[in-house]
Amino acid sequence: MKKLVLGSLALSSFLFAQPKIEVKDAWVREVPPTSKMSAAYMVIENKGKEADKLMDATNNASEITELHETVEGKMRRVKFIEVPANGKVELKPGGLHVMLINLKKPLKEGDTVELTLKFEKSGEVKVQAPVKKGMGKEHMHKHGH
Ligand SMILES: [Cu+2]
Repeated sequence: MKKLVLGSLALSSFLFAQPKIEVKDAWVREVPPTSKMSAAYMVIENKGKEADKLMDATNNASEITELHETVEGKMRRVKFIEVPANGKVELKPGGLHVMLINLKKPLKEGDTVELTLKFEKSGEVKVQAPVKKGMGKEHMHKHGH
């Protein structure tokens, strides 16, 4: 009997050690019809006790999806985006973002982009991201592609 109790305690602490990913406030920037690129932004929360990593992403609006960060006005590709345990990471204009390259059609406000985020431990998380007009010109910088 005692052994069983210990066993279930060990199991529950194992479960609590998993990351618990929630994606909030996802949106994709509206771009002029001549633009072949846009970016997706969101807040990724991790309510679990173990860190996770966003390793890759796909989406239904562009041929290529990359994880980027903007440093000193220039974008560069990152291998992953770390989401700390009991923490969050913000993808926002001028910082980390999901880059949508070779858009299949122009993105207009009111459209929705389906993103599939691939986490190292949590697996795939699907997100519906509405297309919105960006605030200001903070993303209108040189592209490092
Ligand atoms: Cu970018």
